[in-house]
Amino acid sequence: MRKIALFIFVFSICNAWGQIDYSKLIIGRNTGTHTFHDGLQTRIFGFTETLSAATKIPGPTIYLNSGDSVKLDFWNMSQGAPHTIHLHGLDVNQQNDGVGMFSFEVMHNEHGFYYFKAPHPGTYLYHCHVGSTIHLQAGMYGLIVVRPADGNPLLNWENGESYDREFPLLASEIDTVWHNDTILDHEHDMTMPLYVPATFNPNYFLINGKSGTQLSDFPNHLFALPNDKIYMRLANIGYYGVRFIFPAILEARTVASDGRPLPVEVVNDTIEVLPGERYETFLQLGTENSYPFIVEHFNLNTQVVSSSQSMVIETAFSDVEANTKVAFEIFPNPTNGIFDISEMVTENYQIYSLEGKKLKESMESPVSILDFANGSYLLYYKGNTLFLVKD
Ligand SMILES: [Cu+2]
Repeated sequence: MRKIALFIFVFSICNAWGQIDYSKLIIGRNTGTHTFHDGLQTRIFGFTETLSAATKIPGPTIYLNSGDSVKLDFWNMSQGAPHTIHLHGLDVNQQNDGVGMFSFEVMHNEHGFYYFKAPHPGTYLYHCHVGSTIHLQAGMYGLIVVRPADGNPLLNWENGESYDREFPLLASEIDTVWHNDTILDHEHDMTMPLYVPATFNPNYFLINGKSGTQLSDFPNHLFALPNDKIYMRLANIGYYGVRFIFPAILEARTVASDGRPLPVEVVNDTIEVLPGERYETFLQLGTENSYPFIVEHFNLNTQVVSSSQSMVIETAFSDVEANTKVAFEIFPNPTNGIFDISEMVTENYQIYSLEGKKLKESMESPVSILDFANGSYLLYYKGNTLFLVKD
């Protein structure tokens, strides 16, 4: 009996201090290229999950389960200044907070661990906190989504409200003047004063790193099914204010802010998200083919709206095969993983998840999706989209 008690005691100690439920590699880089909707390219900083991955804005979304003991293994492979990971809104201890002065900075070719417990389910942010004004604007940021303890991806928190689909939208902006090499290639020694331009005049306004037609064109719509209940995770890591303006028909209800349920839900079609804030908002789709909405970025000092862009939640693809515009077919459909397109493939096609994530781009024919999970996908080719099922 005593042996069992001792075993349980030792086991629970190990469990409390030793067990890591989730660990993830994050790499910080200061060489990357971002292409805007108009074709302009600019240099960026950013976070990636692998050494070979291209640096993108935003960094990878980190999905955690509430209560998990988390370890982030952060490598700085940036050939430049030190970096950190600041966990915005997660209430971690000072050592793991990623504010360089009070914890640690990770130098080039070195790494460090961040340990913390995943907090209440909700939407959070991470970003570099070294020379933050520059490094953050340069692209070192991403979202953290904390799910309920059991990891349910369709429930906002324990005993909360379920949904059919979620769309995390992270707003930011870029002033390309801030992205020239003179500003980005600053001294490794962070005791040197950092040059920060006197004015910030963003010329690109981003949602999930996309702008303009990258948001409004069909392949980049947010794909859902008719009558879906949608959970929007609206976050802002920029220096401007952002307004998401949904049509009244979607009955927007905001139920949480900054990782906490609101005492009373707010029924309002416009959700204003200030820098660093996050809101979680339900939308109820009906049977319309598409639900356009507006995203505004506004200057916090002047309140002037600098950008108004449109995005679309799309449900039309489910009957897209009946669309007479479509000049080709795919067969067999459903497919077991190899299928043909009914005409000679002369330009790239793209295959998207229903969430709008591009999974494949190729001219290969016949098409192979043997490595895809069973489920539904969209094939976009020559301006047309076909609904594709793998089973
Ligand atoms: Cu940094």
